[in-house]
Amino acid sequence: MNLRALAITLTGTMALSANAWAVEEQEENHPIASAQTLVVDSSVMDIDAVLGEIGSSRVDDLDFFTFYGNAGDVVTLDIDGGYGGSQNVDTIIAVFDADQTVLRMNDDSPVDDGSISTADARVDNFVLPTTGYYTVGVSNFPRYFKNGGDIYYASYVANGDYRLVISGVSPSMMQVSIEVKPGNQVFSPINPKSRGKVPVAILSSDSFDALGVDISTLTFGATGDEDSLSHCGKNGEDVNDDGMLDLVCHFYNKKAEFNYESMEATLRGRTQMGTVFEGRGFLKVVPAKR
Ligand SMILES: [Ca+2]
Ligand SMILES: [Ca+2]
Ligand SMILES: [Ca+2]
Ligand SMILES: [Ca+2]
Repeated sequence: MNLRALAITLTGTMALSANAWAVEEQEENHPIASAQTLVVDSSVMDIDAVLGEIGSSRVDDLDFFTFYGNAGDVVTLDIDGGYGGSQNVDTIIAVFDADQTVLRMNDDSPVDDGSISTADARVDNFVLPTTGYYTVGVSNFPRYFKNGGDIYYASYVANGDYRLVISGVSPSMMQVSIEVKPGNQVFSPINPKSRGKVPVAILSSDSFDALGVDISTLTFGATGDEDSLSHCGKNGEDVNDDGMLDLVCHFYNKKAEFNYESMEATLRGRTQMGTVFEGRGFLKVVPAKR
């Protein structure tokens, strides 16, 4: 069993716990546009959640979770303990693409290791057709999902707690563009031994807003994991003249741990929405003498 877990972050509330074993649901994760973002940093995501409230049979609730996956990933979406937890709930599960179209849906499935009843839903071997965002919806019988995240049959039987186990999503990072020493500094090589700071521009694009970066998560250097941040500019600036504001951050040169063979720098971080990203840039290191 490899149930290493994931961190979930909601806008503005960083709750980094990359080594936690399970992630707690964060309400409100409905309707579908308000889905909770899951950070994929392990091949198994393990989420503890509740439909409605324990101790109450009729509290209207739907749960949505979004993750970023790669084309070809073979993903299993497994409800455990819907029956058998604090309060039995007969779950339904669906997975939507980025256009909120239902791609797969299941109500009841054969009993597996984490389930004591066929009422626990399960989608097996869902092959991601494209790289991008997918949303998992969890509902209670008989509220089957429609496209758009709405449901058929508003009345339902019961609420209860469950565990959602999503496996098979390959941990991956959104790739973004960075520029080390941006601007007209073509001949301004980095000297690994010098003190001082290295400016790095994180470039915005149609699909990435650099100003939405959670600055506290930024790491930069020879491997990308170096804790080297000094500070970022308060306001964005358009360093590459494409009309979009970019974020310029400054990193301590020595903490970045470059050496004379370093030719590439890596920056990693998360957005305030929880998306993990990475950027690589050419490094103009002073070449070693031969
Ligand atoms: Ca819920
Ligand atoms: Ca909910
Ligand atoms: Ca199960
Ligand atoms: Ca069911």
